[in-house]
Order: sequence, then C-alpha cells, then structure tokens
Amino acid sequence: MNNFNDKVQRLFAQHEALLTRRNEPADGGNGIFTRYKYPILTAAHTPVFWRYDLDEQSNPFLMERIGMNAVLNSGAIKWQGKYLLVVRVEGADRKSFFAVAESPNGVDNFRFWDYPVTMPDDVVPATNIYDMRLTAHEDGWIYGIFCAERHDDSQPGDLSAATATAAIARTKDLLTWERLPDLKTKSQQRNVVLHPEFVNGKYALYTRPQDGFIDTGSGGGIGWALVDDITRAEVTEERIIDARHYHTIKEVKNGEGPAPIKTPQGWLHLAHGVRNCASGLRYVLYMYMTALDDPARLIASPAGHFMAPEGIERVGDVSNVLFSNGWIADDDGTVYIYYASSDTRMHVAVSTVDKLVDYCLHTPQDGLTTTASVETLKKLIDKNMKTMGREQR
Ligand code: M1P
Repeated sequence: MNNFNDKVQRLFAQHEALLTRRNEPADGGNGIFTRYKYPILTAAHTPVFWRYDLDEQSNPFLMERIGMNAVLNSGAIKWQGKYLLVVRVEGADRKSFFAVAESPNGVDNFRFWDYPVTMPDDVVPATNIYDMRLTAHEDGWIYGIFCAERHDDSQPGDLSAATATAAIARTKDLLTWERLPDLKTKSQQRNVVLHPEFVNGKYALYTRPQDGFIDTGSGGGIGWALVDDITRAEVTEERIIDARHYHTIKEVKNGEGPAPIKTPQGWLHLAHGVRNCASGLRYVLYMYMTALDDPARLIASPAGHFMAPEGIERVGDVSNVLFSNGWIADDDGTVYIYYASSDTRMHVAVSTVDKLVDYCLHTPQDGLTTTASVETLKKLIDKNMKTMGREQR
C-alpha cells in the first residue's frame, strides 16, 4: 500500500473512532439536568470527504482543501426514530451553512449526512444563514426559521454593517426545502421561532425585535406575533411576553431557544439571556413557562440561569457563551437539550419533562433586588432548619 493510501486510511480510522466514541453522563450535577462528558459534534466530526480532496493526483500532500471552523447552534427533531440535528456548520471562510447530523440514541454516534442542506435563496440572497429553529407544525409541515444576514447597503462605508432578518423554509423530509419569503417586520429580527400549534387560527411566532444587527436597543425582550399566512408572513402587531430587566441575566438581550414543549402544566420554554461584563457579553440559558390556553401568558419565570458555561464550555471563538435552539422531548418524557458552547461545539444535557416543569414552577422568581434575594434565601433556610431539626444560630 502506498503512503498516500495509508494516510487516507488513517484519516478515516481516526474520524470513525471520534464519531463512535461512547458518551457518558458527567459526574456531579444539580438534580435538574445531567451534562454529558464529551461534546457531541465538533468541526472534526464533519466528514473527511468534505475537507480533503482524496485524489492523489490533485492533492499529493493530502492537505485539507476546505477547512471547517465550528459546529454550533443546532435545531433538533426526532425523525423516523432518529435524533436529528440541523447543525450550523461554520467553514473556515466564516460562512455558515446547515447540515443534518443524526444519532441513534441522542447522546453519541452523531454522523453527518453526506451533503449539506441546499437552502434556496429568497429574492435578495443572504450572505450568511444560521441558527435554525425547527417546528413540526400541526399544519403538517416541518418549518425551519433562521437568521438571514446581509450587508446593510444603507451604510456603504461600513463593511461590518449588517442586517438580521428571519428567514422561513419548510420541508417534509429534511432533504428538500421550500423557501418562503422572509418575515416582514418593522425592526430587524433574530431568534424567531414558530409555535407548533395554531393560535386563534393563526400561525404564532416568538420574535426578538432589535434596533441593530447586534444591539436589541429598544427591543424589550422576547415578543409574540400572530401571522395570517405563513407563505407571506408579516408581523403587524408584536408585544413583549418575556421582558428584559436591569441587573438580571437578560439585561442586555434575550431570545427564544427551540420551539416550546407542550406539557399538561403549560408550555416549557428554553431561552438565552445576555449580560455585559468586563470580559464581554455572557450568554446563559434560562427557562420560563406559558399557559396552555394562551402561550403568550407567562406562568412561571424561575430566577437566574438554568445553565451557564462551565469548564471548557467557557472557551471558544466567542467565549463565555451557551446557546440553545434545539431540544427533543421523547415519548418517555426524557428531554435532550442540545446546546453550543462559545460558538464552537455542540453538547447534550439530559433531563425530563417532569423535572423541567418542577424546576420552572418551584424555583423562586427573581425579586430584582439584593434584599428580595436574601429574603427568598432565608425562607428556604428557615424551612430546612425545621426539616433538619436544627436550632437557628
Ligand atoms: O455569539 C453569541 C450568539 O450571538 C447571537 O445571538 P443574539 O442575537 O441573541 O445576540 C447570534 O449570532 C448567535 O448565533 C450567537 O451564538
């Protein structure tokens, strides 16, 4: 066997070993969810044949020809018995694209389909697309809503000026996508998510109005809008259902994560909250619940973060970031939470619907001041003093 073929075989063998590595629950935890030890997807998980030209004639040094930089912010769905992620893959050229990776068990053995998603363009093509939220809607389609980023041509002198718009596509098989016109809104939009059921006969969207590409500015938080026709979607009225607050984990911005999970007690929501600090923006995940009879009415708002970056998760292309736009609730009540760390890699954490509902309904709310937080803490300590039969000191 010649040296080139040896090297190719080694590449495939190493890749296969990475893909088939068994994942296992990480030690520790807080009783709410269990992290898993290894990231489920990284740039190194992308197929060898995406990155290398495997022809000795045209690539005698067996060099990578197309570099992959990161694998992040994935939508998720259970599909024909498999756990599917519609992954945001970012090439070394900084362009993001979608690719499907599937696993037999939700926690390891994720393998990319051979080809990335060919996403049709809207009338005005986007420069970059990313962060798809998948919704299996009761109308029978699977929708993907994602961010379409374009240069802001109203500022020709500024190469970094960009606009964010919610793009909409739908599919029946996750292979072929029909692109619908981008969502029409007054403001820029990112983190737009389709509710899985009709509300008052209309499509319902969780929105995130923002003044600029990065700054949410006057956009007060996660919004809610009803849309008559998803094939010509336009937001005419939008109201904030989960507001940002001073000195909280969502002071600077927030955004809906995946489509909410329906439970007997209400809709379970996962979202991200952002605050600023000396080391830059810090992104954490938080949860809230809304009413079954009105998915726009908040019924539970546990204080603080649900998950924050830990250990290696804190480091990456955009450090100190956790972001989630995909989760899967299995029939047995297990919930697989797919999240990206520091815009670099994908992880899974596992919980159950019952635990997440309990977390939402029984975690105290944020009283918004130190005094309120101390009083809340004292109540729990008092209760535990009685339970433990201890004298107060
Ligand atoms: O870099 C962190 C995240 O920043 C953006 O999220 P948001 O619009 O809420 O600020 C997105 O670009 C997201 O992809 C990214 O992970």
